Amino acid sequence: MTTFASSTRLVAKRDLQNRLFAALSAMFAKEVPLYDKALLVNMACNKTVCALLAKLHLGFSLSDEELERTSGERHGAIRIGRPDEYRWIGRLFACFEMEPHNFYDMTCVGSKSQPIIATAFRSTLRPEHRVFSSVLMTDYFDPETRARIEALLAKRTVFSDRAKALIEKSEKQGGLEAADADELIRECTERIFKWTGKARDHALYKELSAAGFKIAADIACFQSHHLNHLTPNTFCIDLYTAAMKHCLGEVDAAWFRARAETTLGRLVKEADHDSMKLHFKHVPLEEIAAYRKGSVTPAEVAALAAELTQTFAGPDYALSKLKHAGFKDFTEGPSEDTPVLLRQDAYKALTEAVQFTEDDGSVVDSTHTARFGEIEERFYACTPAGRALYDTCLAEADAAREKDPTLPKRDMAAYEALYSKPFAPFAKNLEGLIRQGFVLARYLPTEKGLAAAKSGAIATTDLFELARQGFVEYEGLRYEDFLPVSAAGIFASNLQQYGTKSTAAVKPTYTQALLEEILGKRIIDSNVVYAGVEAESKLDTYGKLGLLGRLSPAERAELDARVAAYRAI
Ligand code: OOG
Ligand code: NI
Repeated sequence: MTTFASSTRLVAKRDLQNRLFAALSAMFAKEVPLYDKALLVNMACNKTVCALLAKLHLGFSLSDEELERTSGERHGAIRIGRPDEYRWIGRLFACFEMEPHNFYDMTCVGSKSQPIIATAFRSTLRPEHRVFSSVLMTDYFDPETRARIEALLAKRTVFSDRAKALIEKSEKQGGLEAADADELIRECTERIFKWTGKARDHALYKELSAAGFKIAADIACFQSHHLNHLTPNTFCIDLYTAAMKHCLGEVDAAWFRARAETTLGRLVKEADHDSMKLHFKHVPLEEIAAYRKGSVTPAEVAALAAELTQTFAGPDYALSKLKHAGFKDFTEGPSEDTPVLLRQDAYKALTEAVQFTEDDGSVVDSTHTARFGEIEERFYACTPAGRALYDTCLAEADAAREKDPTLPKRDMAAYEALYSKPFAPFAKNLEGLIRQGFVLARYLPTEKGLAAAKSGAIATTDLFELARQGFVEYEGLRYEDFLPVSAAGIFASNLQQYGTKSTAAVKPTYTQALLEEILGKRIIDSNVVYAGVEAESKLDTYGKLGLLGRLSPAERAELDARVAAYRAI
């Protein structure tokens, strides 16, 4: 009885997670006015995209409230100094149903290497929010530097006793009551993730920066794990980046309007039902299946572009008046026509005032450049084969860009053509990508399928054929993780510094097992989850349609193995 009574008082961890990210977003908006304004730009772009999609898919509409919800998704990044702090971070995120997914070894990404290893905390299924969390490896450095960093880090207290007590309480009870939850969220926004503008040991800061260890300076000399960016998602990244460049004063209204016509025009061709399922996770699949085909004329596209250009002439969008360092010239990730993994872009890191307090109490006014404003659009999750192909295509596309780095600024259309060529081996729609074995999906039987199964009218196990007959439905799985090469690029461009070589006598090697030991938990391999979710949905679909017996033993064994690995997590 008591257990039941107390468990009903506990706030669902998912709800807590949404509240935490809303609070972090509000905190960040107060700290960084440009972030707040960029959210407005994104909202305006998303509304325009929705207006277009409503013409294209009759029956589609998103209320302002639903739009807020779909646009509320965030990912953040924090950099942590000490292993014990990292373990507390893991325990803190668990209070919000966020567990470590994947191991990112940033000490091994070629010239962009940094002295950190990382994981991302998120919910395992249908995650919305995630935090890329790295920890500084002090043994990457020579003994003297290491000792100085460790001594400075030893002096800070990021987690208050109260925060620790609340985390322990949540672990014991399996959750928190509303008042405790509010308090823990306050600990996050007022202390753990807060930017204070306060730092210590200016001499060490300068030396680390000059020696090429800016990231160590960014971590060791500050008092908290300040959130260094908080990234919303967007429905059309090319529209948003053009809008930001325009609002920041980098391109004029005529350029923006033409670019908006191009990007919206592409959506008319690309935003099929599968893409709707991918971008609007809160809309039930059967609702999307019921949309009727509409149409959008070039004149209507032009009108939407003109209207958005007009909107950006308003005073709310005069972002160039705020302190800023410009927008990145090109978007990271696959080419615009290849819907896999994720695409990201950003306004560049701001130079902000920082006050250093020395041991003798003296104060040094200085600056620090670290916090930037990223945006992202997520696409289909890849199989290992798809991912390997992506890595090859990306290397080729990067090399092509590096031959002519100013092309994106001079001629966007020529640059897009150049960049998309290496990605040609990828099909450009979901069915094609699944047939190639490059992306994953979730399947389910329809009512019609269940009825047909009863009357024995099903003649095939081919899921696409079953889908065409209306017996099966499917949606592509969305990629929910990070891309280490993009992450390394982000580190590099925002710290205005490429990677750093180890200065230890022997460069240490880092393993997932080491990070798991620091965390005191196992790290989930998201490939096992994607593959398991797909396999489970196939078995369930075949089972409900009475088709399990028709699978070959090898097919069946493969699906069973994938589910078993997933269940063992
Ligand atoms: C981590 C950057 C990783 C991303 O989107 O890939 C990241 C950092 O800057 O600390 O957020
Ligand atoms: Ni990021």
